Amino acid sequence: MKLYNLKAGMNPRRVRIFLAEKGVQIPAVDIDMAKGENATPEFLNMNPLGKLPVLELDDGTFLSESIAICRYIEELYPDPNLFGATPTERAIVEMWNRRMELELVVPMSAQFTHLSSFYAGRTEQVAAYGAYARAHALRTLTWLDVELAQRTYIASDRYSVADISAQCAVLLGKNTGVPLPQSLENLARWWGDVSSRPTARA
Ligand SMILES: N[C@@H](CCC(=O)N[C@@H](CS)C(=O)NCC(=O)O)C(=O)O
Repeated sequence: MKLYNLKAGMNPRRVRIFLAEKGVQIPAVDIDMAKGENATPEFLNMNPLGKLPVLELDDGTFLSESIAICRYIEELYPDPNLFGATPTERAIVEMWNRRMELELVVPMSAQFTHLSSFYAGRTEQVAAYGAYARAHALRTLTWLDVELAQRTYIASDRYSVADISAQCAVLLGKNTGVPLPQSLENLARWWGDVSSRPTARA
């Protein structure tokens, strides 16, 4: 297998942390987005959306979408499980991971795309949409603070893929003008926990 990676990207980081939590190493190829390496015909043949990460399987299949890649890795390497062990646990992790994607990963990514100078000239930017997305992400963080008063991690008292999605979105926010509001103490406690895991900088 081969992982096409973007070192600074939020989504490739989700997969790298997932692999590190499993103790699995896959050879990686770094793609330089600034040089347009994700827009070449060869890359678009792997993922027509021009986005990373992409996992190339040994039979030549290309998988994109971070969660599809993580699910594939979970099938190959079930322990430690990060998607839950029982039907109920798996459903709860799925519920929370989906919430984290729709309510945090997507708006955090949108505020970066639409408000940052990095994307100026690379894509159409709609500042009002960026501001709306930033407010959406902040609302989600405030909600998570309430949830995290009740348990250690996002989905349960055990670390899961939902934490990985959330921590990578929070890190992107911290680096792009959405710091964690100081008043959110439960979220700060959770951030301290997840960001001090040995895999956090994978
Ligand atoms: N839904 C995809 C999103 C992938 C994505 O947006 N990746 C970003 C890096 S974090 C990217 O490759 N962007 C390229 C671009 O904006 O041109 C996933 O979950 O993997």
